[in-house]
Amino acid sequence: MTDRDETNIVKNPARRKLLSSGLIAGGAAALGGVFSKSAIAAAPDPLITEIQDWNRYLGDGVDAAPYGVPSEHENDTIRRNVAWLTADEKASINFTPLHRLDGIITPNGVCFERHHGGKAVINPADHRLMINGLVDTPLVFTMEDLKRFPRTNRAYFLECAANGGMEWKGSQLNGCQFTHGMIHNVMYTGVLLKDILAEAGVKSSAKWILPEGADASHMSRSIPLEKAMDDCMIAFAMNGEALREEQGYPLRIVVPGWEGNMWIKWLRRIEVGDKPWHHREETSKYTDLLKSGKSRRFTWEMDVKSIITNPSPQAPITHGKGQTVLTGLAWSGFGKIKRVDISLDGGRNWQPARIDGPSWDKSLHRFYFDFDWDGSELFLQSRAIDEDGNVQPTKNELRAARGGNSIYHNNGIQTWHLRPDGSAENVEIS
Ligand SMILES: Nc1nc2c(c(=O)[nH]1)N[C@H]1C(S)=C(S)[C@@H](COP(=O)(O)O)O[C@H]1N2
Ligand SMILES: [Mo]
Repeated sequence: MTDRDETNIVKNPARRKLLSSGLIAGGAAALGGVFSKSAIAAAPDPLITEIQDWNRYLGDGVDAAPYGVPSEHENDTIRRNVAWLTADEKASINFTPLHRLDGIITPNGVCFERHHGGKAVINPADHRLMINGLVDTPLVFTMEDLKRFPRTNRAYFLECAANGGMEWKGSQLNGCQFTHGMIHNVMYTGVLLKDILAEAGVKSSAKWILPEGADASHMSRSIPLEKAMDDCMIAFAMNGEALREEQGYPLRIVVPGWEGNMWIKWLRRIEVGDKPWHHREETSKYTDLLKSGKSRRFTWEMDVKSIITNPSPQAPITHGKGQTVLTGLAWSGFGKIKRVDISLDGGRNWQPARIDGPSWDKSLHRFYFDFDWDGSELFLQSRAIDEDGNVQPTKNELRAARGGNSIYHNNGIQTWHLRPDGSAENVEIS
């Protein structure tokens, strides 16, 4: 420990006093007196006037954590599972803690996971990607081969088609992590699928591709060739580092704006064909049952949607009435978000929110609504509108269109009942 630092701070009460009065004056002026809890308190705040342990002792050196982790005070920022949802955690799902995050990028360690056969663990040196079917030359790539193609960086959301599925019949799960947390948004690095397909030479009769995973579920999904040639990527990195194993290390396909189940992880093969393959996934699970008893198939795009992340049931208001920051996320599988409206009274009156941060195609958008809460009960709602003019529907509008039997593609407007004590609850307004 260098006592010099200590001496300066601990043994110089004059300097300490100066520092604290400086903070007080600066704080009050900058805040313009809007906060009820004045910084100029009658009793001195020991956190300002007294030396704390973290001022007194030297901290860990640079190599204490070769790969850093969040502060222990952030240990509530974790993925969570809902045990009763699935019979087995190897074919299960957990949820992104949306209420603990800000901005638009989901940190790699808290991206929700959806596995049908558990997480595959693969040494990248042993990983291969095969392209076969209706191509001039079937090819096999190593990871090293793939990294020699021109790269691209793009941020996209991935939303499971079942996100919000438990809420079709009525409000059920108390927290945006559980009602909306089957989504993540990361910056992918990889190569465009069209460049890989061009290398193999796609035959003119080809219309579909079938990506397949190397995990125990061998999951595969048919994707129209048009989409594959448009903006699909073969990604090997997320948020600047290699994919996490949970997200398909070392390789996954990125299918921007489309249902999460098409984004095959641990990608090992892409077959090119002239018609869609028949899969169990598609026919029994990712199909929307309509009121008429017929089903909607091939509903690939994820519809325009938004959610208020704070305040919300897991993130109550603890500061009391007055200046309040309401925030949330909006997205659309059809492109950019043009506008987000906020209602404080369950959808009767709407005011525009402020979108802040990058507005990218098929990526999460962050919105804020800064308001003066009078401490009364509110019914908070957000409604997103995308650049194609799609408007997020109410849950009743959705049910009128599709009936009550659906699970997938619930993009209905969420209501949080904010109570005078600052707590919030998942409710529905009819
Ligand atoms: N190989 C393989 N790919 C897969 C799955 C899987 O179980 N195996 N699950 C799919 C489903 S249903 C979803 S919603 C997304 C989830 O991606 P994530 O785990 O990165 O959140 O991956 C998709 N890709
Ligand atoms: Mo999914």
